[in-house]
Amino acid sequence: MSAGQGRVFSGMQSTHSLHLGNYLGAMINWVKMQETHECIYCIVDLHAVTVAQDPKTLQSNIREVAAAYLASGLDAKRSIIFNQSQVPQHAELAWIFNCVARMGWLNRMTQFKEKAGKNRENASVGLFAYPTLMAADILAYKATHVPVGEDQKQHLELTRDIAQKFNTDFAESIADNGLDPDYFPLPEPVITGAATRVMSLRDGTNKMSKSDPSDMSRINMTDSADEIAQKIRKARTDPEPLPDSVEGLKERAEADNLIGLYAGLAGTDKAAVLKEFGGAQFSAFKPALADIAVEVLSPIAGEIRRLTADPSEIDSILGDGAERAAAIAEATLKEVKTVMGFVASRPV
Ligand code: AQP
Repeated sequence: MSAGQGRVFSGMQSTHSLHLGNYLGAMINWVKMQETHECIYCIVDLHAVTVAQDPKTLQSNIREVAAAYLASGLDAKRSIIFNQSQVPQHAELAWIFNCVARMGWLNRMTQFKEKAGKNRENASVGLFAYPTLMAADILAYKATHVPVGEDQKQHLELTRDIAQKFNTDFAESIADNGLDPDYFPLPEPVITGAATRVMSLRDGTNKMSKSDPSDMSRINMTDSADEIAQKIRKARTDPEPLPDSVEGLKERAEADNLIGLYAGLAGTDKAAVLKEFGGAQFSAFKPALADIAVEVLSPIAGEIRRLTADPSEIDSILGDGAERAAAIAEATLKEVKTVMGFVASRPV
């Protein structure tokens, strides 16, 4: 683990297999940040059960997400990799944060509104409280940096508000216990790259999402070369040729999305892609996009298949990660409970 410039925490839900949005929006940065930071990467399976889950599918999804982490380049020796449900301090700190956060703060969360839709009365309490659990995930490790896609920006702001309110509400007790007055750091979102918000291939106004009922809307990290090529061939576009400059992508959501995907996969920016493809028809650009997507994703998909064929390696990595994560989170919870005035009655 490299100490470097602070501590990183991030996670993905084990709801379905991961897609290109998860990869370009977050994972690419997770891999890079291992070089400079101490990193903790979690499979947030407690978040996954805020919507209905079949126990058998949940189990295989957890292992598949773990496999995707490893196949994408996360190093289990250098970073801590584990699943959230194995470290009970996440849920415990989330309860405390439920008592710190205000109803008004959570009522403003757009992700809840989008996910609950018209069926709000029937959404789980867990889905509503999702952001306080996310705050607990991050702050149990006093993480300073959180690499995420753009959709998580609002939740990160809420995490900062919770950290700030805790530090203020309990300032006196924090000082009495000889702790840092900035007890919880205010974590910085790291939202960077050419594809921080990847959109659906079927509708450039909707985010690419694991839970979109149409599989044609997303490129899964385990898709075959043929599936990738077919999805890109059928991706929605407009009749115009590609513009010469990024300015020309305004009001062209689908074109903007596909150019962003190419840039993210090639590790470049949209301007550089348009320099090469400006003026081209989609019929010429789409095969090039499919080629680069297959080149990047095929080796990852192969490694995911290898790892999931025998889950013992994944299970052992997750077990080791959970031990290492728990050691940090237990220490935080002990301090938090002391600060809040709970009596520690059980012998240690
Ligand atoms: N479309 C996206 N573009 C860029 N980044 C994305 N992320 C997700 N979708 C995109 C980023 O991936 C990380 C993990 O996300 P998550 O699995 O915890 O939940 P999510 O954001 O709710 O992703 P989905 O695909 O929409 O899942 P479902 O459909 O299950 O709710 C985060 O850093 C996120 O920003």
